[in-house]
Amino acid sequence: PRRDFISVTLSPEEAVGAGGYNNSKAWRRRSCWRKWKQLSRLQRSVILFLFAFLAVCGVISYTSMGEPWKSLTNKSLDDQRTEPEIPGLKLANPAVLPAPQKADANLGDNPELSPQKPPKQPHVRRGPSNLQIKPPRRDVRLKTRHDTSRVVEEPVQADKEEKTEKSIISWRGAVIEPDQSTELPSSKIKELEKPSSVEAEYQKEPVPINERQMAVIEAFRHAWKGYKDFAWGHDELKPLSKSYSEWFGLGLTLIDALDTMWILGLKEEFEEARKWVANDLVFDKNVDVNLFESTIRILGGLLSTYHLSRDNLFLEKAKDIGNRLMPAFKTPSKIPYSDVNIGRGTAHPPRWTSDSTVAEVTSIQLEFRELSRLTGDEKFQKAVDEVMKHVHTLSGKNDGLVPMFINTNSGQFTHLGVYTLGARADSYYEYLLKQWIQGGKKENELLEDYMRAIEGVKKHLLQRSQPKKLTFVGELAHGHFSAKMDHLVCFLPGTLALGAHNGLTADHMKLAEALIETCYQMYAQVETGLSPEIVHFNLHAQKGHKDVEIKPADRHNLLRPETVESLFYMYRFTGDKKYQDWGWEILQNFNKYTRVPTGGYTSINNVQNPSNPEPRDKMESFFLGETLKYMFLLFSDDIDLVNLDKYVFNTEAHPLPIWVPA
Ligand code: DMJ
Repeated sequence: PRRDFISVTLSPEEAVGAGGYNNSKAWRRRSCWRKWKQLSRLQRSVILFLFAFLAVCGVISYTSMGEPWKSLTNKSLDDQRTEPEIPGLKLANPAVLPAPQKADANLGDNPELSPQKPPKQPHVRRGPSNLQIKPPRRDVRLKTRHDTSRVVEEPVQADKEEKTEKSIISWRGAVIEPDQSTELPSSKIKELEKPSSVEAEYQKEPVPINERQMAVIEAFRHAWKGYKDFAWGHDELKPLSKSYSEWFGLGLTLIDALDTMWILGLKEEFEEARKWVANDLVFDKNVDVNLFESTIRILGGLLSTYHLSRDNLFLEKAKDIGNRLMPAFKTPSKIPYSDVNIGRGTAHPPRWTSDSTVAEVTSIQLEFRELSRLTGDEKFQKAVDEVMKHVHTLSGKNDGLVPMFINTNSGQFTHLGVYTLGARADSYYEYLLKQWIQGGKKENELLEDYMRAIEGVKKHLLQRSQPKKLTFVGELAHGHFSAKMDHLVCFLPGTLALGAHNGLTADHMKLAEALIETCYQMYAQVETGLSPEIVHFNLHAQKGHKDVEIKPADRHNLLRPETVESLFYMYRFTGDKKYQDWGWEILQNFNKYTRVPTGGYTSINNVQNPSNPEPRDKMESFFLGETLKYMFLLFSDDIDLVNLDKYVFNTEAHPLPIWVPA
């Protein structure tokens, strides 16, 4: 059979690439021109006339409709700005507010000073107002307690920074480059926001960092150096052996410390840690984590860092871990299991029991509720609210005091008859109050349970020691009172003070004042000036005996935060400087007995032996997440540095926003 061929010759210009398809600009231009030339003169004139007509219409409509169009655009941007919310709830403080005025922001108004400058668009910063302190300052003189002179800024430096600040996030005296790929579209939109009346609130002069706060920053840097040098990306530093320990294998210390770095203004450290979160933090791991610990430290840490930085990376990570923790709630009673395998999506109780700890299942609510509010996904809040509702109705309480265990099958309390405000029950009481505050003080069952429990504490657990008559919270076991108090109980004065600040009875404040004195004495009466893990109080005066007795098994100190935490609340609400002084003593003793010269701080085994406190070779993540953060806040006189009417701290010291009724 004959085959016909057609031969086609392509010029190199026309045959481009293997596909032979030429769409080059030059080719397209030529072809259009050829088509234009083929038109008749009349056709060309009609087309030209149409173009001219359309251009004139365009100019007219632009000038007359420009303004309404602009405001329409702004409105739709405003709409997009709204965070996802649980119906009926909104933030007390919009998390992103307009920026404080810059050093030269007023110059535009003064023709003498700045004749050529057009009026400035207000620069808007990300992050809550009370954590945004003016433009970055590089040369700020330290204002000490004795130095009342004004802080001086170097104008040239400020001006330089003004120029380079276009695409940066500015916060507490520091500046970071956002990773654009992880920015929420909405946070970019927020830069267009106009100043609101709230602006005035934080345009006041920032309160300069004082000497004691500088000492906290120094302590943090020292701790961080150890972590960075020997434990980077691991859970905990072992500062003496210059190594690390792993609990969940999720960089626990680093995550716990993120918002502390933000609050302390440690820009470089924060940036470096952020990079690790972005590149190395992976939750898709075949690892068992404790639901409570990973919620308060990891989920809580990521959520608060998201709120402070408005960096979407942290919200994404929070969503990821939040979802991976959800299998814990798949139990017959809906009371969650203690452990979850975050890679496999399976959960289980500890090997020896089907019980969970009461404090653990009732101290994950602030975080999951906030995750629902941010994501618009109700499942997180539903799961934890169900636990609270269930516990509210349970029998086995003693005047509002709860046992320490709850069964995941039956949903009932177990090991009845033992009541403590220490380990395994502590944060149940803390979260009753804090959830009530978080939710805008509307959830009455939470308040009822809290008030009843404090009455229960007064009735069953309060006693006074000898000889100093210190008020303390003991324990009750099957009707027998024990004068034992965990250091963990020292969260209580702070919580009571917070309740009183939120309108609860003034008696609570009185009790808080008495209890914080006791917690301080748990440090002051000990040879190193550091509290042991557990003390026993003397109920009867004996010659030569102090109020506080320590058993050999209890004389360790894990760098815990509770007393410093309560000192912070007490100082915020009373302004009494003695609380700052007590905190200062504690910081100095941490420096004296727990600081490791090569970097980091260590827990110690013996608070009674100043010549050999027996270092344990471990720095707990809460030392950076909580203890040093509360120290820094305690020494600050700026009530807007994490304002307690806008934020509620979770039990790991991660501040989350308070919601208000819509
Ligand atoms: C922290 O993980 C939390 O504060 C928790 O509520 C109790 N224990 C430690 C600190 O002591």
